Amino acid sequence: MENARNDVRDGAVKEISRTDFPKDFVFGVATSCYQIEGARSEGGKGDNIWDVFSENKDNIRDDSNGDVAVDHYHRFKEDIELMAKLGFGAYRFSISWARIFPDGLGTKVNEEGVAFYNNLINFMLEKGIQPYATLYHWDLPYNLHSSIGGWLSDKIVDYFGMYAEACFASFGDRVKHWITINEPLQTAVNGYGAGIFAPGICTDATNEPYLAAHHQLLAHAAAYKVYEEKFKARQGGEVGLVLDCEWAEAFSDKPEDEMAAARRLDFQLGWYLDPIFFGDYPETMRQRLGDHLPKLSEKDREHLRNSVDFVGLNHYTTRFISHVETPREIHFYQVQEMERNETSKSGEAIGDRAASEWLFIVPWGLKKTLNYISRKYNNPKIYVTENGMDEEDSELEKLQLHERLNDTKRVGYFKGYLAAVSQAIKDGADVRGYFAWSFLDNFEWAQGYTKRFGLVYVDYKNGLTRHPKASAIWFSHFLKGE
Ligand code: GBH
Repeated sequence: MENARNDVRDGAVKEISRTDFPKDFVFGVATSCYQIEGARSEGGKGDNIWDVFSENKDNIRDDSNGDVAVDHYHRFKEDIELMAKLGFGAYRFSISWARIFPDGLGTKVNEEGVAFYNNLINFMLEKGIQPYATLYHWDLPYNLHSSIGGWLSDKIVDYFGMYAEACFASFGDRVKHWITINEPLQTAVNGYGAGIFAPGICTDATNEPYLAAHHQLLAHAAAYKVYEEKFKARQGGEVGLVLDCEWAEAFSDKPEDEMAAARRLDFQLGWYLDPIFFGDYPETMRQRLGDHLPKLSEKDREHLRNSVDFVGLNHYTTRFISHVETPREIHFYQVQEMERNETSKSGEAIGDRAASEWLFIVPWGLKKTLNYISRKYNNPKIYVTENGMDEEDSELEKLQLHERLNDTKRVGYFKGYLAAVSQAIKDGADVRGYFAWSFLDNFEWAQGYTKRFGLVYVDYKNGLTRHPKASAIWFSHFLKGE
């Protein structure tokens, strides 16, 4: 605890410079297709689960959807040009499964979809930006949901393998960094447990989240295997998995709080990384979930073993974790027997708030998360694949445009979190790159357009015009070593 409190104090904004990082360290920005592309029914694209989920207005806070989003599908050149001008060397984007296989079945590739990503990738490379492609950022082809039950069916594993193979075959001559799945936890817990994300299932939260996670892990392994067997030798790229993890700081030095914090990390990272690095789900999960947690067969274990060339970490925030006795329910949060606290034992706030109620600004939590991954899993290669903070659209609305662009709090966030990354590298973590979330303001899932995470402001009321915020300008100076 003493330690944590010191960290809280020195977690304040630090000066940080490009030279605090290795020369070949990658700096990029990140987005996902459903959040920015729009063009819902153009280019032969099929519907995905978010297209359908957002038709029900109760699901999205401002009744919006991604039908047009920020129209990146038509404006990708302008967007990539701006990215290059700001000096970013890498771009993490995601490929829309339903643009490649409109019904998800993997029978016939939709050439128009392939052409869109070819154009995008070629243009990026022309501008000196390295593509980091995510295959799945939550937008399952709707037909795979309605016909087989999506991630609840083991059939999904083969369909994902076919889709991954089509992407490696079409783009792998140019894309050297692949992410199979973004944040399987969110799909499992919010898509198939709480029902607040597509496909909005909340009928059996005692079993289905764990099944959805299980199939995502196996799908990841299937894609990894296809790459290894058919593409790696020739294309020479790397394949990883992206996990989201809030740091869990023990609320006190009582053993039960420390164990609760450790358990919380097992339920976020261990759920996915233990099967990959150690061959099975964490013991803490098995103890609490029993047979609700699927079993990994010998074959599953073999496929999963070491099936990542790097670990992608999406990290935004930190909480104090204390032990609480809860009724022995199997629901994701109750079963962990823990409580998340926003203040320390001595009543100190964990950090300043961003707009989203879950997002507190706690730079030292990123350093701890990186060191934890490094130490627990034998120092894997890590990329920070998302990190950033949001502002409330309705608050910005009250200001003039030039004032909306003056996002000094976000500049402070990036300075603090980048300093934390550089400290983790000095501590020995093998961190190779950092991607800010997000390049553009965009469709923030169930929050619609009410939250803005962008480095670049998108004027939703005036033709979706793009305006770099102070944070984008700050980044461009940082990257140039100014
Ligand atoms: C990332 O998830 C996503 O990868 C990205 O697409 C998204 O835009 C970004 O976060 C910002 O949210 O409080 O019940 O409403 C990070 C994990 C998942 C954390 C959803 C916040 C909100 C759930 N996030 N969660 S709730």
